[in-house]
Amino acid sequence: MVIETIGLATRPLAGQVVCGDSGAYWVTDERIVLTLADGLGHGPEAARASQAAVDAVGAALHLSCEEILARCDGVLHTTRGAAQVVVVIERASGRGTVACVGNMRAQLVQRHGHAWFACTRGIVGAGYRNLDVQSVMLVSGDILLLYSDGLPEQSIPYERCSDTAVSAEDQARELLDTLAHGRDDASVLLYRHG
Ligand SMILES: [Mn+2]
Repeated sequence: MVIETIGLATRPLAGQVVCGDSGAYWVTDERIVLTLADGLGHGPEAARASQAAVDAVGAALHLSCEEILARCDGVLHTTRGAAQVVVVIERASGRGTVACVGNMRAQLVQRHGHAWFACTRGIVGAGYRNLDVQSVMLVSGDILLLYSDGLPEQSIPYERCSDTAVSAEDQARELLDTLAHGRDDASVLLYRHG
């Protein structure tokens, strides 16, 4: 069920062996946590930063969105840093909180509209101020789409990512393959709220 509703796809910049973008998701009894991180630059050092960001989230799943990002900021100070988005969804209520630092795209895609989540200026690992933590009440069918700047910023039509005959994993891969501009590492994380 989880595999069907959450999908992650990443692709390194051409010529690179490792991808500087990393993402992951976790499902606990109470919550679903999503994160996507874009390590500054490319290559192994970028991958090390973004993977450290993902690992830090995994070790802090019980905390608030804001606290999770603060943990990441602390851990990443020994790396070159990253842009990162963290989403925490309370499964019982459908309440989601979203916090994004740096250049990362987070979009709510609904049957009848779109909303962008704001990104706070800064670098995870080098600090940020006035973190903008945003809330959303998710209803069945809503989609959260997180992607790095390896894809151009654009509103993705609901029909493009809501076909439940296609797994979220395949859908994330399709979006990445068709939209990544090829001049940077690229990543897409797609979540369908059931
Ligand atoms: Mn990038």
